[in-house]
Amino acid sequence: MISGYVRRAGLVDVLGAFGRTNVQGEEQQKLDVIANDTMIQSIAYTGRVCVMASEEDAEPFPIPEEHNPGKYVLLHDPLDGSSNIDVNVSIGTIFSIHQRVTESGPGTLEDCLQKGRGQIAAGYVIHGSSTVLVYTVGRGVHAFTLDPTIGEFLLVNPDIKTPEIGKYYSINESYYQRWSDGYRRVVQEFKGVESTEHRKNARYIGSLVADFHRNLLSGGVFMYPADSKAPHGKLRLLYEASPLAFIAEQAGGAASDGVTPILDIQPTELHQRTPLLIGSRGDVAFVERTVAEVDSVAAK
Ligand code: P6P
Repeated sequence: MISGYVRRAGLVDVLGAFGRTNVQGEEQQKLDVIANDTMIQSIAYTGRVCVMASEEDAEPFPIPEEHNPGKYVLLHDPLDGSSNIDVNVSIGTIFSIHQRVTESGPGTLEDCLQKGRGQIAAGYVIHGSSTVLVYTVGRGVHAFTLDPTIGEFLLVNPDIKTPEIGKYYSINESYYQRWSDGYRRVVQEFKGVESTEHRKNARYIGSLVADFHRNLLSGGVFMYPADSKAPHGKLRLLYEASPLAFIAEQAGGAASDGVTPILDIQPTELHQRTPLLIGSRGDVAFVERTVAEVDSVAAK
């Protein structure tokens, strides 16, 4: 349903700003609101979830008693990268599913604030040249392509494994002046300034799901570090970093905030942000090692 709206953007009145800012302080696009409403209408009343939490809503949405709250918790970013919608760049829906921790009835914030390590399932749908669903339930990562002629997702890429060392590095280099010395050194290494040992190609789309998906398949490392303006980074832990970290680890990759594995971070707020380093395991380890070495020296 969301793919249907995204693919008709420009033909039906779904482009442009909705005229409201969300809890993130970001101007909501019409498609953000449509995607969010679609997720709620499709899932909230199925009896499977007790609470839903969205990037677009300040508070969790507890499922009312009369709609038989279920045993799962759904955290989602209904349409990530929506600033890219009007320019036809790939965007994505990201979801994270936990088992509830409260006994029964409408779910609570406590049900939402669980470590990523406890996820039951996680995944995303990328609306790119085709619509691809990538998910894991802890038994590998599998990709399905939507065949719009039959309205079904068909399995095209079972048991995805991401290369140990990747082809790409992804970071917004316009923030160079705000990075720590460690991240500056990492990017110099990836550019092959002094030696080509760690040289990689640069690819940065500015749409997390698109950057992540490319690196998952081709190998690579995506970095959105904390910096002098964003001390906790920009990306959100619960419905962006955590589900993608589950996918990355299940595909043989890694994800951390630069020090702690994303899946081991105990959330304290629904929309809390985290620095994110995610992708090929060897590349993530290289970045963690280099940043630790350089910044510890700089700190002395
Ligand atoms: P920047 C899109 O707005 C988003 O949330 C992610 O999809 C993307 O990776 C990131 O922000 C891009 O942020 O600061 O590089 O423009």
